[in-house]
Amino acid sequence: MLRSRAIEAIYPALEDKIVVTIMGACAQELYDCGHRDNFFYLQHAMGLASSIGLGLALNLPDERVVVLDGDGSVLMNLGALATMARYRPPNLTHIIFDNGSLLSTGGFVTHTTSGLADLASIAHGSGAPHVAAVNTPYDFMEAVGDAFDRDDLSVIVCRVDAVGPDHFGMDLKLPENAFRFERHIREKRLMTGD
Ligand SMILES: Cc1ncc(C[n+]2csc(CCOP(=O)(O)OP(=O)(O)O)c2C)c(N)n1
Repeated sequence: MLRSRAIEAIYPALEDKIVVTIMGACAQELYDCGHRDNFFYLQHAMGLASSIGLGLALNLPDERVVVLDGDGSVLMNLGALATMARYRPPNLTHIIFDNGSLLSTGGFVTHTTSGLADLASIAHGSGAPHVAAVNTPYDFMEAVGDAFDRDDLSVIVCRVDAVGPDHFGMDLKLPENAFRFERHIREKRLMTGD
């Protein structure tokens, strides 16, 4: 299963949500679907997309927040799974694309390779109320649909091939993305009177 296909498949459903991605391949694949100002690509700060998503979800209770994460990034900030479960924002969906690889920086294997670390079990053991482990497009779409309908924190661990885009380059630098993302949230809050 290709992560790019999975992202393409959920792209229409991300239009009305607040989306935070990790850097590198995952960010590029979402960007290539077409940038929207409700997307924030967290460049450089590996591991912290989940923490930023948690902060956004807690502070924007009327918005649905989606984090697109990677196994290497999650392993770098494992405590975030426990913190997410501790605060359990009902409007947060954490999608972890597990390719068993630090793909964006050369494809070194991570601890999830060969069935060593099991991120779904770790999320479950951290107290996440709803965890799905999927490895087919159908199960992925079903898990995402279920998570978006559900009024509870969901973690979806999706096994994907260690394959990334054949190009890198986004015509959107981090500060511009951050300013536009922040403005998008501010304008939405003004519209809803929050
Ligand atoms: C603190 C820190 N360490 C290392 C890096 C370099 N780096 C950028 S992306 C990446 C790999 C991320 O792996 P993963 O989250 O599994 O996503 P993938 O690249 O496989 O899509 C690494 C090591 C970084 N940006 N920040």
